[in-house]
This record gives sequence, structure tokens and C-alpha cells, in this order.
Amino acid sequence: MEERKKFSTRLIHGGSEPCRETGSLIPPIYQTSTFVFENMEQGACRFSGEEEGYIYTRLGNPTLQQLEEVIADLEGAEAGLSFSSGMAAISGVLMGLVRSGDHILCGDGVYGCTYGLLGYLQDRFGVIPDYVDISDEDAIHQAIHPNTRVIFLETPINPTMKIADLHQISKIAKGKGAQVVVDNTFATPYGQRPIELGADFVIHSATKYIGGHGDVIAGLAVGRKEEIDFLRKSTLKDIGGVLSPFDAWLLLRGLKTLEVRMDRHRMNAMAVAEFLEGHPRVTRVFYPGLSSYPQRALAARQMDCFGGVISFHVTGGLEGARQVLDQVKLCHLTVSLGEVTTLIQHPATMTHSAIPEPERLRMGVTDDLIRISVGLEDVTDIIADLQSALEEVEG
Ligand code: 4LM
Repeated sequence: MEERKKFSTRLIHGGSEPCRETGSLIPPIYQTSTFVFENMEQGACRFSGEEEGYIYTRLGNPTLQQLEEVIADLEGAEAGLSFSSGMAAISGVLMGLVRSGDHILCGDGVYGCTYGLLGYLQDRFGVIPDYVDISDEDAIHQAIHPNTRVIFLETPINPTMKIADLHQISKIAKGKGAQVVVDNTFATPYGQRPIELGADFVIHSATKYIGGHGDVIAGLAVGRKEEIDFLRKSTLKDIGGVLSPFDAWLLLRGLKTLEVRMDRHRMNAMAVAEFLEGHPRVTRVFYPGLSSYPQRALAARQMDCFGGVISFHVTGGLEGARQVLDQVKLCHLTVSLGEVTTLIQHPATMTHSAIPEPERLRMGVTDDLIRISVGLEDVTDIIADLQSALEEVEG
């Protein structure tokens, strides 16, 4: 049997054989909405499933397929599916798994729109979400009920950077008949592969590190073939959050440099985290690479790369955060993360502002918390920018 190629080789060669007819090194973008049938019989057979082949891009497209195969391979999953955004992927997977009356157990701290989606599913469709501290195994045990269908985890969590023990939680879930869905946006498949640790589905906001350059909104999901096929034919096809072929091509291009980008993100983030930790106006820093990180041993065991996102508390509460965010110049004051450019934002009033305050505070998203997605610039320039912004903060 041919030996499986290493990760960086699979990133670069994944699914992209040079085109036989033209010699084009990079596969073409199949920027088409529909596919022509030779005759009516063929069209009918494609629709009935008797013949394999493309029909219409919402149902499948060669460029999307290439991306789906690459992400499934990188995550160690049987199959992959692409969506028009990370939220389309999350809603597509969750709506494909749960029915009215089912319970979704969620890590207490997720991206604000995921929280919003779970609330919407609760209000309109009678799905019951619950939030639990993912670092507390006893609490997880107790929070699983007979109707728990899904355990939804972000790890690391946006923005508190807490992590979940994927191996342990997957084991608990299996014993209770629940499926584990992991949002792997922050870690990327280079940083951790939840399927290998027992998860059932992995989701990405591919808008972030997968694309890497801040020019695409996209989502991806991977899992077992049968279940991914079901999602393709149900919540993707019929709700219709389909990725455009051009955006899939941009993601394929971005993926080729994932490993080198992540290595540099990690190195820069480590230097920034150490700088922040030593600064008198910073009261606490959360980055899995720091020796002060509360779940250091688990991070080292579970993750190959800690990524580029850091969160930190400043002195002076909301005002302290405002002083930093209004002063930065090189770091862009914007939501999103995982881009070549350093991005900084205030979760309490931005990405997580839709979460009711008491819940948000319980999740650790306090007014003095700042999130920075460290980019690939020279790290001394990033640190100098933060240094001068932090000078504005009163003690
Ligand atoms: C942000 N995040 O945090 P789309 N999963 C995670 C995320 O962080 C996000 C999504 C899903 C931010 C966006 C403004 C862990 C998004 C949703 O934006 O739908 O691709 O991903 O800054």
C-alpha cells in the first residue's frame, strides 16, 4: 500500500493533478451554475441517482468537490461538504442532526452567532440548548440527558481560548448516544484533528485560517460519508447555503500555505502573548502556548499548533479596552480572525454582543477582554503598536 503523504505535501498536492488536456498546473474553476445533459434519459438518470454526474452547482460542482476532498483528507474524515459561510455549515450540520425536542449540549462560550442560532432553533423549532463548562467532565456527565443528540464544542473557544478534552468528551458522548460536533476554526486541521480523537463532525469557518487572506466567506464540514451525503441532499441542497466555485478555488489556493502560515502565526502569537503578559496594564493573557495557560497539559497533548489568537484583560474595564482599541494603528480594529493581517476587536460589544450580558459574563466575555488575531507582519511592529496603544490605558 502506498504510504500516506505528509500533511504539508497533502496541503499542496491535495486533489490538484495537472489537467491532462491542457497541462494547466492549477485546475480550472468550474464557474458554472448548471451542467448540460446529453439527452433526457441522462438527465433523468442523474436526478434519480442511477448515473453519477453533475446536475447543478447547488447539488455539486467539480471545484467544490476538489475542496471537499482536500478538507476531508486533512481532517482524516471520510467525506467533506462546503457551505457559503461558517454559519451555513453550523446550521446545516445541526439542522441535519436534531429534531424538535432534542437537546444540544454546547460548550459555554461559542461564537455569538452560534449562540444566536441555538436560541433561534429553541424559539422556533423546540430544540433545547444547554451550556456547560467544557473543562468540567462531571458537569458534562450530568448535563447529558436521554434526548441529548449533539455535543457542540468550539476548541479553543472564541474568545476565551478555553479548550475541551476531545478524546474524553467523545468517549462520554459515545456512551450516551450523542454525536460530537467540533468547530475547529481556531485550531485548523494543522493544529488538531478532532475526528482522530473521536468526534463525529468537524466544522470550519473557512473564512478564517483556511482561506487565510480575508477575501472569502465560507464554511466546511467533514464527517462520515453516509452522514455527509445526507446533509448534502437535505440541509445543503434544500436550504441552499452553497459555496461559489470561485470562492472554493480561493480556499484551495489558501490551503496550500496553511502550514507555513500557521507556523508563523504561532511564533508571532507566542511573542505577542509573552509581551502582553509582562505588561503592567494587562491583567491576564489567554494563549495555549503560554506556561501560565490553565489547560497547558491538555493543550500540549491535543494540539500540534496553538494558532494565532490571543485574548487578554486590560486594566480599566471597558474604558481600558476602548483606549487600546482606539489607539492601535497597525493592528486593524475589525472582527474576524485568521488572516495575514493582525486584527483586534472587543468581543463584549462586537462578536459576542448578541449574548445577554449575564450569560456573556458567565462565559468569561467581560468588558475588559480584548481579542487579537496575530497576523504575519514582523512581530516587532505588532508589539510596538500594542505597546504604544497600551500606554494610553490608565492603571
Ligand atoms: C469572529 N467568527 O469571531 P462565518 N465559528 C467560529 C467563528 O469564530 C465564526 C464562525 C463560526 C467571527 C466573525 C465575525 C469559531 C466567526 C462563523 O463568519 O459564517 O464564516 O463563520 O470575528
